[in-house]
Amino acid sequence: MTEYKRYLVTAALPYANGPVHIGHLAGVYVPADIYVRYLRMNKKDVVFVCGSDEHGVPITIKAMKENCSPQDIVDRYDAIIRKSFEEFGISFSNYSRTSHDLHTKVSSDFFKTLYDKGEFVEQMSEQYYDEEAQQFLADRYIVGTCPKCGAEGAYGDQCEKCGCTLSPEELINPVSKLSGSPLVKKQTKHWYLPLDKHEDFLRKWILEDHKEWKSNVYGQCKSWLDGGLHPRAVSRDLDWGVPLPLPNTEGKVLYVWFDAPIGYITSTQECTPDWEKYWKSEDTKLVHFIGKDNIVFHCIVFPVMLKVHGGYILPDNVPANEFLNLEGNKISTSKNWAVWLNEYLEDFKDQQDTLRYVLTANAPETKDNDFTWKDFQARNNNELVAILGNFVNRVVVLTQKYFAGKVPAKGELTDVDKQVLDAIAVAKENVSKNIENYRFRDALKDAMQLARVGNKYLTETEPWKLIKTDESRVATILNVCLQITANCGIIFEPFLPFSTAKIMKMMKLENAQWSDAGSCEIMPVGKEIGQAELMFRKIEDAEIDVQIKRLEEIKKALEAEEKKNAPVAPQKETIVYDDFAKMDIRIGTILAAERVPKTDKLMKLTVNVGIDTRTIVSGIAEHFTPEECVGRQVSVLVNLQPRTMKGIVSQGMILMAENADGTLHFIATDKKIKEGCSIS
Ligand code: B3M
Ligand code: ZN
Repeated sequence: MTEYKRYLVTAALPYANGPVHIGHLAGVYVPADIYVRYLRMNKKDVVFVCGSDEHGVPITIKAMKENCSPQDIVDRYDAIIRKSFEEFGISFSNYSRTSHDLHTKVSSDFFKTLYDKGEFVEQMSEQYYDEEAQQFLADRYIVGTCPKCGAEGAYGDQCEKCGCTLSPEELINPVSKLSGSPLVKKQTKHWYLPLDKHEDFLRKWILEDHKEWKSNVYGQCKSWLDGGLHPRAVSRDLDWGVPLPLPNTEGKVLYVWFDAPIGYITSTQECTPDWEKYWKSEDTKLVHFIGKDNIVFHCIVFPVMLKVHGGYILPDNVPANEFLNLEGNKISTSKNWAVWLNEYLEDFKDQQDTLRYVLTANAPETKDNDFTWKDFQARNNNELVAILGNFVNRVVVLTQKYFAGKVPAKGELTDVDKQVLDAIAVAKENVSKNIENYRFRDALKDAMQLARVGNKYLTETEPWKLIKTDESRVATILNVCLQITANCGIIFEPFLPFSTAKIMKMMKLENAQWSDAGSCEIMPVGKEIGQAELMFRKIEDAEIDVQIKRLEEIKKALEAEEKKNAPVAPQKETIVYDDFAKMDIRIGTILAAERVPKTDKLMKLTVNVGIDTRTIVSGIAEHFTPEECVGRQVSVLVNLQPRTMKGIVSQGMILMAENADGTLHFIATDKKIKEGCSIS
């Protein structure tokens, strides 16, 4: 085992085409930050880098849609993302941008080195070209009808409607998104990194030497390797990105996935003149924090780039997470199905730690997980408020009250006291071990266990009852509790930096290190403590309801949109005339209408159908008020077998047409006619 002298920790560069949401935070940035804070508290030499990923086609498409430049887009989102990270306490050593000049230089030089070493394969290929816009088209720039679901506006790489993967060839009537003109094919030259040449190296390096990687990561690598690797193009025909640093290559840029990981190197260079020490010494431990969709780039492509360049170290680990869903559905930027960090803080001001806590407690470490607002509320109220916050608050208040805010001396310890104190070292041990192994959920549970033990001990020993009769026993209890509180202030720091700062202020312990934890003497007798400060506040049902409502509205809008675009139902099977003639359909007039109590959909209608006046229950109550129904002429199937609904016998059916947007409409004649006339 290598003895590591320093750490280089990277977190995936977020695309600057939208704000960051809870999925990003849970999957990448909170775990990376926990790890780094832990290392720093252990006095390790660590650099933690990230930055905005500002190239790639989605950014240019967004710019086109909004009629502005790609630079405008990335300027806007880089600012929002940067602020969110700061607000949530993600403690980067440096946060860069891939549009920085330094990055152009670093990534161009990297490419040139590989080029000069002959590591690329040059190849001509046919690509789609827009003659009007005089431009080669990325797959995203080609649109047409989806061959699978018939949706219009499917992209050349994917149909967003049904989610299927496509190639431009499969689209029906493909056209350029830029000009709307039909496509032509044209020859173009690109540079490829022949991954297949490095298969043996990758097999050994990953499958044999890194068996300890998380099983989701190891498994994905194995299946890529078993499937056989192919050369990957590292250049693109595009006018947004790092220009290809070769003569006569105008209009070509580095592929975004080539320059983005080099962004880690750029960011380190911005951070320290000593950057080479971090990237080029075998005794540096390099760890990439990413989401599962980035595994192949960080475990296969980037390591090959680093290796063929020479001089660089390779990652020791890539602890990728799975995905976080939101209320049962995949988080989606384009569908606005997300909790955006900037918006969260508007509704839950100063409650960063609550979100950090919930996202860690529920982190998608081994499988996809679900974020629900109810769970968020429960964890805040039942764990942070009721256990950690309640414990610390009571300890501080009681110490102030009974011992004038000074740590009282312990008397003789009971078995219970000893057991409780033992939990301190155990918690520190467990948290350390789990963080070092990238098991942040378990680590948080271990920390919470200490708070739980303390809270239970305080509740059960009831010092407020003993104070009149046995002050020295109360002194012991509070001494024990203060040791636990101060330890919580340290071992929770990587997870809850804002709240632990408050604990440490209350304990008057500055600059505590990880090595200070585990001790039962961390709060010496006579030490003064500060005043109680609120750490967490209860979250009310009404606040959660607002969030749930917001999501329900988004869902409704999405469903309406989907219906609007849904293809018209295909024709039913052929029937004979007699099948139709069996139906007795008549014109009727609605005389009275009222909602059926305790249902959303049902309306009880009294309808004159010419033959008689009858009761019909119809599922239209979400679409019409009773007042809108009364007086209307409608078409009624009068010989339908009666049916009882909610205790009301319904004699017939009102015929309705459903529009593509989901709205319902009555079917009536062009003029008012006599009730009972039949439709045939
Ligand atoms: N921007 C993809 C993503 O956010 C990409 C990561 C780059 S890390 C070098 O999923
Ligand atoms: Zn489709």
